[in-house]
Amino acid sequence: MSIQRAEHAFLPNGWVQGHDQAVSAGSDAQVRWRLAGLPNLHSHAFQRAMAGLAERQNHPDDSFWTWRELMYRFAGRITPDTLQAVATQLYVEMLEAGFTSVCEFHYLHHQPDGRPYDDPAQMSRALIAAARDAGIRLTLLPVLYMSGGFDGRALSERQRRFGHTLDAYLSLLQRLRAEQDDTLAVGVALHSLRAVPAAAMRELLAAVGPDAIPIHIHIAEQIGEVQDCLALRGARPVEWLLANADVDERWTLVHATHLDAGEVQGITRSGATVAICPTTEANLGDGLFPLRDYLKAGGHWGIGSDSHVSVSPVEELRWLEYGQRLSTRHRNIAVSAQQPSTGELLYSQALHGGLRACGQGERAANDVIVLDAQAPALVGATPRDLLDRMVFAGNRCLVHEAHVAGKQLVSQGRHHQRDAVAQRYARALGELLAS
Ligand code: NGQ
Ligand code: ZN
Repeated sequence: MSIQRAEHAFLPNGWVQGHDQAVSAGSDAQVRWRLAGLPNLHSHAFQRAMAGLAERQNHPDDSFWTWRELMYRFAGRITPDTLQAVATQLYVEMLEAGFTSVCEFHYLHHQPDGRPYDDPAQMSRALIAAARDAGIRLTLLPVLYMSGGFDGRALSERQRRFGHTLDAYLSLLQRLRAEQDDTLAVGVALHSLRAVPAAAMRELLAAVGPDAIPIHIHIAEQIGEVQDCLALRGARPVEWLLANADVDERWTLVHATHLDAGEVQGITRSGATVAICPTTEANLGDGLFPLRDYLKAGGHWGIGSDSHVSVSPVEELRWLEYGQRLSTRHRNIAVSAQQPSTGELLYSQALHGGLRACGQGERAANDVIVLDAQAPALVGATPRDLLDRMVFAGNRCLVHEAHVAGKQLVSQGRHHQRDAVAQRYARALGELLAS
């Protein structure tokens, strides 16, 4: 005997009712939930290997800046092989969690003493290979990093692995851009206003010209950098950027955490996307992004898992909303007159902002995940409540399948290479922890 199975799909244009399919009775769920996969707008893959290892006090006044010292020490030990093993593990975890593409903000370019590898793109290639092995769609963002602070000071010893002259950076970019394909896009990134002097920023942007290429930057994560920017450049970071660069829809401002009302309006008018990384921003004690004002202004945004203390779009979206609930003492903040479902508004806007920022156009919009329709959390679900249930009810991952560029990578919640990749990761982590 066969029954009809209804498919409901949540795609960039909202819910669509798919064709009913005949399936044998009793063998399967009676609905199929297919969702466009979410882009992960911000990743430092190597930091996955130190997740959970910076949660012990190491300074009486621990902060973002003391965490950064630990992170630098860890970064100093990463080799091309360990980077590839860690990134492959991370990308497998992303696919199993429902991220189908990732923007990799990559600044770990050189050998620990700052000398380029024989192939200056070797670390970039390790990331590209990791994404290919996992099957995730990659937007690789080689990062320009030139100075150690707003005052233009030289890079510290631990930052030498990150640094480029502008010419060396542009030649790396050109090489990598030549390797783009159906699932690999290459954009540009400025580490931060701290790390790129104003003149170099202008030269880089002139070299990029009007090309449709993603441009990402860390912008205003810590109050300390807002104060330094005010003191040395006479304006707040976002304010300064908007006044000194033609910020448009190609741009993604990562951690636009500290914004005043004018900056909220300015970003919205520019068409840029903001990348919010709620679990990392909480972990590092950054502050709360002004989501309510930003949504009211109509700004574009997406999410990133950044330092990977969590690898889950559900957790990023949930904490984005919960931060607002805790600070405003209200409920259901991310809603609008047309969209009263918090889960659906969050998912839909993170999807649209994500697709804008990853620069892979229509291709990425066809990557999908399929949920476990038989999970207890989805009993009796309807399109009206599906995304609210997924974002707010429970911790069990509901992702059953992930498909990128027409290829199925995850079945029954497991990536096809899960075990082999985990074994390589365990060996790499063993080496890193011993070194
Ligand atoms: C990074 N991470 O580049 O890995 C940064 C810390 C910095 C975050 N901002 C380093 N979450 O901003 O200088
Ligand atoms: Zn970052």
